[in-house]
Amino acid sequence: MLTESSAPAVVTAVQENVMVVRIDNPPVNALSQAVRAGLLAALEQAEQDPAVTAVLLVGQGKTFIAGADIREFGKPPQAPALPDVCNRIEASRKIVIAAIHGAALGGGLEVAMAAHYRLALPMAKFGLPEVNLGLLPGAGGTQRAPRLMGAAAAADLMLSGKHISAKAAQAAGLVDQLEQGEDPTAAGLAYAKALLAQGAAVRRTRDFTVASDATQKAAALAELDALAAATAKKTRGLFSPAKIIECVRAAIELPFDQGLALERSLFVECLSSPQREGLVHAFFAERETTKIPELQSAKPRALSRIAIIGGGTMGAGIAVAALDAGLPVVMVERDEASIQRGQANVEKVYDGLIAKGRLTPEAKAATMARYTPSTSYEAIADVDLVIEAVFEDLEVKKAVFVELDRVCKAGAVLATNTSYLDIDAIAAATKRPQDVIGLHFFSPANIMKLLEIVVPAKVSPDVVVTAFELAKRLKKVPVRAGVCDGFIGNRILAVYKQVADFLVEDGASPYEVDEAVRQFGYPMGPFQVTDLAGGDIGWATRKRRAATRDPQARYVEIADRICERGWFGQKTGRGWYLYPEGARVGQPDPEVLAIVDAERQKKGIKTRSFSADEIMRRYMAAMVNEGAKVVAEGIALRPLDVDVTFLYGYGFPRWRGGPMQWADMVGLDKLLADIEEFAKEDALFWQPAPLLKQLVAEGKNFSSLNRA
Ligand code: 3H9
Repeated sequence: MLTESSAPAVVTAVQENVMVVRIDNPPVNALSQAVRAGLLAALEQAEQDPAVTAVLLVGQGKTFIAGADIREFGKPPQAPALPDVCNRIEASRKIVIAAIHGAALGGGLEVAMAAHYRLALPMAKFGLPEVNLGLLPGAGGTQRAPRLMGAAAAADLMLSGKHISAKAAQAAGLVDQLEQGEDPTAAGLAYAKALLAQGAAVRRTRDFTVASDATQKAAALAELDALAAATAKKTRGLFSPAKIIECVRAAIELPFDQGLALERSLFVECLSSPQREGLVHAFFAERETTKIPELQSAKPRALSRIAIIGGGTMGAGIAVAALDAGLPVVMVERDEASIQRGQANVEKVYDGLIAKGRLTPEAKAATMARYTPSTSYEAIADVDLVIEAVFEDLEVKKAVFVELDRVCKAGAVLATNTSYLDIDAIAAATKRPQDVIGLHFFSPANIMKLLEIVVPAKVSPDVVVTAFELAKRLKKVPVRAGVCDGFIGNRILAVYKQVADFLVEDGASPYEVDEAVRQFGYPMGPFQVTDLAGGDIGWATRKRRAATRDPQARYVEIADRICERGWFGQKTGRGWYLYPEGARVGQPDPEVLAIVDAERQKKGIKTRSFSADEIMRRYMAAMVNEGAKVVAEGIALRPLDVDVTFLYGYGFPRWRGGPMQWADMVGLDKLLADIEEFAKEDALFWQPAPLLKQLVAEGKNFSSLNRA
């Protein structure tokens, strides 16, 4: 017999002495206030109902529980708090079972760990990913996970933020029982019955020990220290990992309640840290970029076979990304030697994975079976989408598009992988500009997540939607961009890169600039990046722009002097740095400093020193100011699109949320004041973006435009 009472987000039903507590809070059953209150009420109800002998927690939909409701962070807390809910579950006098069929993440896993028994179905996945949001598991997770799976394994789960499978969770001790099937209620009820038949008692995780004597404690602490050392590089600059380790240490050394109290206080510290704000912004921003206006009116076109024109590094990287996504790929090159090189570039990626033991030769063969090389455009007559990845030259690209227009079937999407060029002009080379779009991949294209989807004037909405669908298939993070020189990312890069050059000409060394940028949280400074990418690339762009450059604008020639010597960076053994014998980490080069000095003297510049803070104030002001112009011109839909571009394409530290979010957190008024001060030295370069001035005047910030 089934008796039912319902709360909006938690529904209970008593079924054969078991109270089934169903969390039903779409889309992912996040632990909102209503869910927390519903869980507490359900526990009370179960405790008081003599007909109930056990409680079964299940999630409705695809997910068990995806964790705390991230949208509530930063708002005033509302009772009941999640740690209290978890403690209440654990304290229940009737056995509580969690039956997990989907994601049990963060607070969701903490709820499960507070239950007395855990059952998992094959699609379940487990994780404590709070670190990705600048947090630590704050509802008992730091104390219960070590008790169930051991201190080092628990710390690893929390520091990496990784998800593990049901099988791995069982092996680790998080899960008691693994069952087949997809219905957590049926499997959970059967498990509950079996437990009751065995006379299973309430079993509280808090009563488990991590280490029961001094020797075990010492071993657990040593393992934890080793893990902390091993992960130090990956967690560099982050606030919460050290706090996670402190909590796990407490789980080893202190009684449960003291560990919980420490966890609480450190969680609150993390919650109020700016890193939490930055990381939560990044979480939502990367989901928002897929919400584009074209989606309201258009559906994607068919996408089952694609072609790539050009087998260089970029073309091969795109081919690998597409092959990995299961798409058949035709690669076209102009002659036999070039297509052989193209195929070799593709195979090199897979051979590298085989050498590292991450791919079998059989898997490579199965993937390469989807790859077709050709030297003839006729081979792509029936593909659904073509990506041109030939030399970055407008006339060369236009010639390719004339050919594509000639051979491709009607309705095929014709995409260009340009980083800077005018896609409207490329589209105009065809008789079907409605089918032409920009897909700006980042190198290496099989690894880098960002895909700028560049929308020219005449493209039809369904082509834009198809490009977003492709991004999803390739597991890329797409950002919609408008046509201009450099689109979102490279246009802004060109501006702050100039500031780096100004700083060097005015007195900072390139090594000081790089160091300041690294201290800010980037993995590399701008001069290191130039050396990695090849100085000749930027040199070619500067030459291309020379004719249109404002003669009044400040131009620093130091990089040109370096390139004139053939010093293009790592590939030539020297650039801004020296790379003896193919070293990947460069050494400062006294000859570069001499070139810098000579250029300063030539211009009669009176040099001065810059602190790391002064360097970053200029670097970031230039980035954000140009970002504001890009948003105002509609090149980026919202400030968050600029943020995601920089997080995924340019190494911007995720915990700062992106340049526009960073600016909001620093204060737009401060930033504008900086720009106005710098303008006293160079009013032409430092022109404040009208949007920035307007927001400051209205007392608003960039995030107000994200919500619009
Ligand atoms: C925590 O638990 C703290 C506790 O330790 C302590 C507390 C005291 N809240 O990703 P999707 C939204 S911290 C609110 O596209 P998928 C998401 O924004 C939390 N909203 O789907 C999107 O909304 P929209 C620790 C959330 O199938 C929609 O749901 N947990 C939350 O690709 C669909 O999301 C995590 O960090 C949330 N917790 O992936 C897990 N989660 O449709 C975070 C999602 O409006 N979540 N949304 O754009 C995930 O990793 C993925 O969402 C998940 C599903 C794997 C669950």
